[in-house]
Amino acid sequence: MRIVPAAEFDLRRDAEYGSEEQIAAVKAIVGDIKAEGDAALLRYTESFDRTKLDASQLRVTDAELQAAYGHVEESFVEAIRAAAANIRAFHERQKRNSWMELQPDGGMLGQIIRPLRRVGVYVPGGKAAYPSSVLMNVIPAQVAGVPEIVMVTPPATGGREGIDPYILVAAAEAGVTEIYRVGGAQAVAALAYGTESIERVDKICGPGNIYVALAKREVYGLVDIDSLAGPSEIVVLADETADPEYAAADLLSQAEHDELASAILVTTSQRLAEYVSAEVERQLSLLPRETIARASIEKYGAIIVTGSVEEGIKVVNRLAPEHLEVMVQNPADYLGLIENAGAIFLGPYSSEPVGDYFAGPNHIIPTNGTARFASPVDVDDFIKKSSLIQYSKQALLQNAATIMELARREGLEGHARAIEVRVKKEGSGNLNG
Ligand code: HSO
Ligand code: ZN
Repeated sequence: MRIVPAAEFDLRRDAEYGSEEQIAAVKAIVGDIKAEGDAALLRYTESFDRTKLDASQLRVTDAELQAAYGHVEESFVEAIRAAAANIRAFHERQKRNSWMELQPDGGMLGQIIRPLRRVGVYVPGGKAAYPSSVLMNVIPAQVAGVPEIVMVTPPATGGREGIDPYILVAAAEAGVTEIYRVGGAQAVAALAYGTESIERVDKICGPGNIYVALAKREVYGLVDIDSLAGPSEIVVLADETADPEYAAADLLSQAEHDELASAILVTTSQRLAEYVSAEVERQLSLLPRETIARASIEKYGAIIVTGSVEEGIKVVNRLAPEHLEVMVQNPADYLGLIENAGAIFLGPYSSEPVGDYFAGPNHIIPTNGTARFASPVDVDDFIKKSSLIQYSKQALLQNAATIMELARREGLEGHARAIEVRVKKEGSGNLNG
């Protein structure tokens, strides 16, 4: 791993926005689904996923879902249940209450919290279909109280015939209420517009390939979408007390996700820098996903040596990484200085995969420096708020002049008169009525 000066380093990678052809193809697919519904959905599923279905076969049946349990190990079911319980408990803490507050003048103000009614979760096909990500997308929606959580996934995932049973079991354990075997831009369009077989949703989330991402962007506004997640990132902030084997292993845990993933060590110790660099090389050569991890380390990996932990944190704040591990003496002492990091892991035993799978916080976390302003997926992503206003006669009459002043200043006489008509009728009467 190369050792680079702090000033020269930037975490940002080229985001994928799609080519002109890809954008045009997605627009055509979305348009066809909107116009033709199921017919277009089945046609695209046949041509892109090489699966000929009729409309009655789109939905995965309860019997199929139950059968999936027969194709996975009992230990996997137990692991998913343990993880789901932790994730659920963590997200329960995020729930907000509606509130109403009586005003001194007899009126009332408030805010009503409601879950979205129907949410679509996209689960990609192929190797990137992670059961853990099913939990991380579905459980916050479920804790928010979303009654209908719809999963879509290509008819074959994980290089198997049919949908990967591990994905199905994770979906069942997380609380998905409907599953459809459709994928790609056509699945996103079906969720956004609805077809004869799939009722439209209010929000679409979950990762996918470039076509899925472009389709989400295309339907945004008609439905809500989640933020587009970039490749994984980890920064390990370490002093001379850190264990170089741990630091190297944790860097590689994210590097193995993607050639575009980024793994960076920021350290106060030149000795540790050299040790971790050698250790990364040693562990790389033993890793099954060596090729991917090596590409990531070579292109986006770096070791930055700083004069102090505080100086290291300045680098961290500039990078605003998705994951930050703090492996220094008394790590909690530095929390006040860390401004930009999606998830912070303290001490030698809080290895990043603990968070990916098990601890409870969400593993869908802002990337590409967006931790400057964005947050991990949470219950708030699946609620909406309604404001509540109930003015009393007294409150209206007392404030009428002020409201009319503001309305007339904007040239909106109709607004002013809506107030004035009440003042005229009620003004002479009993103010407390
Ligand atoms: N570390 C990934 C999430 C994940 N890891 C899923 C394993 N499975 C998010 O950056
Ligand atoms: Zn991961």
